[in-house]
Amino acid sequence: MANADKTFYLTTPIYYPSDKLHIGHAYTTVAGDAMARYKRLRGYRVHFLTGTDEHGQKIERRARERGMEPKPFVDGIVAGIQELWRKLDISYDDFIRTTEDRHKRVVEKIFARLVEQGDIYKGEYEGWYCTPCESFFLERQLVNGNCPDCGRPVELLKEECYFFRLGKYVDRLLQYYEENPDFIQPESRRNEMINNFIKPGLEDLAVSRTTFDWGIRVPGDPKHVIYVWIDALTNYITALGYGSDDDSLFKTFWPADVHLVGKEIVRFHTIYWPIMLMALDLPLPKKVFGHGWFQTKEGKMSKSKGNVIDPVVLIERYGLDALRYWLLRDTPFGSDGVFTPESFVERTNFDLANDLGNLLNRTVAMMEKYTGGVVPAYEGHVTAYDASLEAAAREAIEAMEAAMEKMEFSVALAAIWQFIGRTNKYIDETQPWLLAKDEASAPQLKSVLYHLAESLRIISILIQPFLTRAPKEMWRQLGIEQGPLIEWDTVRTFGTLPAGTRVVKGDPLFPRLDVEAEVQY
Ligand code: ME8
Repeated sequence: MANADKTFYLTTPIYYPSDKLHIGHAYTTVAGDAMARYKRLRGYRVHFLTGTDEHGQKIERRARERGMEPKPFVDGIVAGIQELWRKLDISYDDFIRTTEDRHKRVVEKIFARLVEQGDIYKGEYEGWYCTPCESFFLERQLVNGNCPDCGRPVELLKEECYFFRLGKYVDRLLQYYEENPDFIQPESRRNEMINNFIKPGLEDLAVSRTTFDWGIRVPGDPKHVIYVWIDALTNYITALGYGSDDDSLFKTFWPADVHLVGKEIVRFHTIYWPIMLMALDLPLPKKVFGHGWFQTKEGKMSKSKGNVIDPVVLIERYGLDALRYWLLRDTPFGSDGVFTPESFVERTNFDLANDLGNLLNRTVAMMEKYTGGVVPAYEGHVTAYDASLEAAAREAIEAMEAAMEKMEFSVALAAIWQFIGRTNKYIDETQPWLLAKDEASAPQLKSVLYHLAESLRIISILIQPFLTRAPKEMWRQLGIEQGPLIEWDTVRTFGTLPAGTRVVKGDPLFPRLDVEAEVQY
């Protein structure tokens, strides 16, 4: 049961609604969902936030290209994103849009306060401007004197601008890193932040723009629009009602337990964001986890290469659980991954259809054949195999719990699948079909079938953060739709499944795929 003392606040990045989202965005959100589900199962009161980052020049330009005003343009895309999260069974508690009043009002307030405190001041931005890219660069960023992005010539421009004095907070930031060695995960990203960004010196950050309109205006100086990252990062507290009439969620959940982000935006979350929070006198998030990137065999996904992987296509063809499983199992969280149809199909066939699906299928079929479809009574360890299977269950639970605390999703799944493998091996070791031939072996046979059903019950509980459909089907076939039998803490008590439970034969949990046909598809 949720206990008010145990809270867990986690966030995904808020995505740009400039286009349809792809498998990379789905990855972060599914990972966040797995963590949120896990913490809920462990009795935490969870707040899982996602949303959309709707302002800025890029979005404005996209809308204009389609002959639309920015707001109706983003409304359409945001509806599609919410539909995608429904298809992926994302259990978010809140979805924030930066165009909402609850967000805008507070961003204005924060900006005004930072100006008043002297953390933000008005000055002049001088930089090399690339007109086609509409971006400023520092001299040292230029490549042969040209734009580092497109290679075209740049010109020296001056623009009135507000600046954030980041430098003032650097010592405190480094001290926070030191006192909280887990703040930036994985650790390699922490060194990258210190060596590549902080040590060379933090220049004051330009936090307003005057070259476009689509954004939150600087209070009292409306020709300036607040820099989209200042606007965006603030979502993590505006969504909790910080600075509003009702800040009860903020009081309950801040500071965040983890901001989940892709590696390319770790810098914003571990330098700019903590400094903003320090300036506001607020506690800093406990952890920022920067995961790796997915590519395809052709490299980075891009429209021009035509290699953007659409998660909806995968769900429709292979089912949601297969996608969620592949995303979190195939690549260690934190490393880069490559999507290949082969690895997707192999994982689905070997791990899901063979290892898990067949285990359920065989168990239910043997119970129908040997015990009239009814779970026998638990009699403890009848054989040494039983004791070893129970020990394997305990090990899997411990390994999974430890991995989840570190957000090592692939390690957690490997631990569960090791137990699934062990349970399959137990069938080979005990050979129930031979036990069934000999009246004198009836106690052993019953014990084997009990151990199989109970192991499946435990597995069905452990997989819940990752797979959202299979557990329900497993409970149906195992005849355990009742609440208490699927509570987390019962996994530690082998023998919880009551005698007399009636199993029900069903369809295979996962269809087997034909590798060759699928790879061509
Ligand atoms: O950066 N592989 O939004 P965004 C893995 N609005 N993850 C990927 C990925 C890939 N190929 N491509 C994208 C923004 N992602 C800002 C964030 S937060 C205050 C503002 C994921 O729509 C990854 O999590 O560009 C990355 O950080 C995020 O999508 C970027 O989404």
